[in-house]
Amino acid sequence: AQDRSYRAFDVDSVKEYVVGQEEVAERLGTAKPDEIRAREVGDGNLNLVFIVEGPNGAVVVKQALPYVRLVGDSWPLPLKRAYFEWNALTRQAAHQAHRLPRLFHFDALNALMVMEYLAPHIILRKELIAGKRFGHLAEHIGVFLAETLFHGSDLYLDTAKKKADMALFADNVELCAITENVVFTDPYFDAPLNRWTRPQMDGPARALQSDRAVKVGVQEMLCCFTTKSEALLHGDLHTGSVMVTATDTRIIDPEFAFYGPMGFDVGAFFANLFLAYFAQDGHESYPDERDTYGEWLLETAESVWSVFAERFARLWREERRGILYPRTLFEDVGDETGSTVGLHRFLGGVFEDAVGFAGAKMVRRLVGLAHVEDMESIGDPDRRAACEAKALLMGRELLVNRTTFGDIYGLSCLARAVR
Ligand code: ADP
Ligand code: SR1
Ligand code: MG
Ligand code: MG
Ligand code: MG
Repeated sequence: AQDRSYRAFDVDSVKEYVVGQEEVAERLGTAKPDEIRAREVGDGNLNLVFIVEGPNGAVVVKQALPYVRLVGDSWPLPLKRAYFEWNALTRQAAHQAHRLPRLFHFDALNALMVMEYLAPHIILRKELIAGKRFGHLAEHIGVFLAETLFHGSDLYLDTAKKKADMALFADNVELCAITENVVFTDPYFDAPLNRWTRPQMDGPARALQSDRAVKVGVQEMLCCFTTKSEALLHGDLHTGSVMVTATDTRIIDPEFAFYGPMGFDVGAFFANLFLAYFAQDGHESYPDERDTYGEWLLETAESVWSVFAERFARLWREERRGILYPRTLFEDVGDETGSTVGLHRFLGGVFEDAVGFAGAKMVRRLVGLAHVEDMESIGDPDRRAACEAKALLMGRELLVNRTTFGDIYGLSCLARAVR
């Protein structure tokens, strides 16, 4: 009976485990644990991640813990999140397999998956802190967003299948609850786990908590998050969920997947580019050193949106076959204009949602529970707080005035003005 219950692995027991999985052992090139090296490299907030290397190859084993790693066992979290992550990965793989790690094995009992060890890939956030540029990043992310969101929506899916899939992912309730609390609620009152750079950020954080306009704005975004089942989302698409080389981009860690508003994924990525942008002053070794790099970050946000919109438009024209905007109402009766108007209004809605979500995602990383290395790695607290205060100002603007920006250039313009 003991063999049939979950156990959290360590660097020794994970070796025993992988050699017992025939296909994985074959990939590693050995069935002997003492020929294997394993290390735990998880730097995320929730899970264990092991790199396991054998004589012929390496794999990554990602295992859910029964609690939130960042906080400890005082915050239990169900193991079933591994099941949602696996299901999200397999759906994304139908259209964007080349942007994901290859998937080798899933074990529901032990809440783990075995996947490709991405090497020499580095977490994008770390590269943005280092000031590195990636020429293909915007293209890869924009296409990934369009392909996964379009194909995960009522524009494409068979409606019965979509509703069945919504029911499956609706059970990812505890991870949705994390977002509902730590993103949309906790930063706006005196929640016990909130933190910020003290005392420098005390004023801005307290001001936020008594700012009625921003609280109304963020609650409208929470309402959008909980009620708009537009597409299967990644659900946690920050720059720590992207691994890059000079030529390749892979997206990992969709355990927060559920059917929600498309703008949530788009906005998450924007927010993290903007956080990286505001952190640049804190990484400079002399004044203005990172100014042109900051411009590259803003241009990347602009290109992500234009690539996304262009690919989405192509999919709208060529692959739209779901219940939304049926061709019977438009193309089939010769109304290309109606179809195009529908597309532009649809994308306008995604953009407006993305702006509000970007604001919420920025604010939560500055005064909520989980912060970002972009800011945390700025050693001098005065310098860090100066960057954080500007980012907070932009986040507030995005939440309060999200309907007024018009297009992505409105956002980069605001970022420049605030910095
Ligand atoms: P969490 O859900 O806890 O945030 P992640 O899936 O983000 O876990 O993984 C945590 C870290 O493990 C990543 O930041 C990355 O460094 C490493 N990692 C995860 N998956 C892979 C992979 N397939 N190949 C190489 N490294 C990986
Ligand atoms: C308590 S978990 C905090 C954050 O980590 C995850 O990566 C998500 O972003 C979540 O909001
Ligand atoms: Mg992660
Ligand atoms: Mg995760
Ligand atoms: Mg500067």
